[in-house]
Amino acid sequence: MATRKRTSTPPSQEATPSPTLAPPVAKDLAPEVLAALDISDISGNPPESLEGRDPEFLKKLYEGVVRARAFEDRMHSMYRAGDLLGSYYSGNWHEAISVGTMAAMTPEDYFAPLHRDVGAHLMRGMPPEQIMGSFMGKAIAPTGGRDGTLHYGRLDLNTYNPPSHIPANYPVATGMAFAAKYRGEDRVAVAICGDGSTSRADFHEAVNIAAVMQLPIVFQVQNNQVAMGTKLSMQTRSSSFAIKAVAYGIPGIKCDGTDVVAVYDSMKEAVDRARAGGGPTIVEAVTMRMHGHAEHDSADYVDPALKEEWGKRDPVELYEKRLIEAKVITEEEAAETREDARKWAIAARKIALSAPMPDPSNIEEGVYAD
Ligand SMILES: Cc1ncc(C[n+]2csc(CCOP(=O)(O)OP(=O)(O)O)c2C)c(N)n1
Ligand SMILES: [Mg+2]
Repeated sequence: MATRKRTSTPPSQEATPSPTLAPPVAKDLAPEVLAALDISDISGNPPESLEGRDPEFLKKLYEGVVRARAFEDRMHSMYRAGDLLGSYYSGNWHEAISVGTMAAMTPEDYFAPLHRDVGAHLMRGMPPEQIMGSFMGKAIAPTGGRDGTLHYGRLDLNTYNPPSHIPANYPVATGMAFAAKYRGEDRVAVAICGDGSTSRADFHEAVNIAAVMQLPIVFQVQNNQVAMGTKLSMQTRSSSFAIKAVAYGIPGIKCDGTDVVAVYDSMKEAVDRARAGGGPTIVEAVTMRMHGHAEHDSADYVDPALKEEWGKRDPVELYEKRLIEAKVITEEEAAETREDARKWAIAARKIALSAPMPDPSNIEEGVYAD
């Protein structure tokens, strides 16, 4: 099996070895386990090469991460300006994951996201003002303003509303994958969860039955090294989340979640396998949560050294630099793309601010079945 996947060793995992029971590292594992995992090299490899790739596709990924970042930046300032009803759960430093993931899917594939996947929603065609409107409880939100926060999805875009209890979207997406297989439809389901969510029973139940039934699904774990205030070393003693795939008898891939091309390659491999009848894959994408759990949280419990190290790995800047070096875009084009995205996000805010609140007379609509 190929060993091309780039991955990163989160510093927090190195920081807490126990003298008696250190967590296993990849080099200690049996060769057949490593081969099954496709992660024999876990020392920061160079980014996935851009050579031989379609420049238009690379530009599409660039526009995706730039827009996602412009949206996140706008939401952070809207939170501070008091535009939102409550807090905002930032997808900052997750842009490469959400864009690389959606780029590997077709519009017919089922998407079961969680709270840091704005880039994927935008790429799939959800208008930015609809997402902003969700955090304002406006009538233009996908829920019609019944939510007021992050539980927005659109079944017409094959995107399921993120549930509050996480990762309850994992078993739901497994059901979607079962339906696709049962009906003979050419559809793959992609379910997202975080490092902390893997500790819940739903994770195990969903992955286990999907593996047993060889369903067309990809389970992505966004390892941002913290779950609310719980750091990675208090969440698991495993050296990775991708490695858990071995116990379910399915492939696992670990990739650098700050490299949009690496995420795309990993997700594409997994989505293609699922589509071809090869069953589920666990894809772990490693990044860092650079903001609080939500904007009201200062996250002063996060080790500053960790933040400093990951602060050097801005997924948008890194990709932009590589595209310029590879002459896929010029510096001027990059600046223009960023400025267009800034204006696009500002225009969306204006629409969201002026949108009406829900009409109280239809409050029971969509609540009860007729
Ligand atoms: C079953 C359940 N328990 C607790 C919560 C509260 N909660 C919301 S997000 C979160 C942390 C999730 O961490 P992780 O899965 O790593 O995702 P991240 O926020 O880091 O992206 C928690 C504990 C919840 N939503 N559902
Ligand atoms: Mg997390």
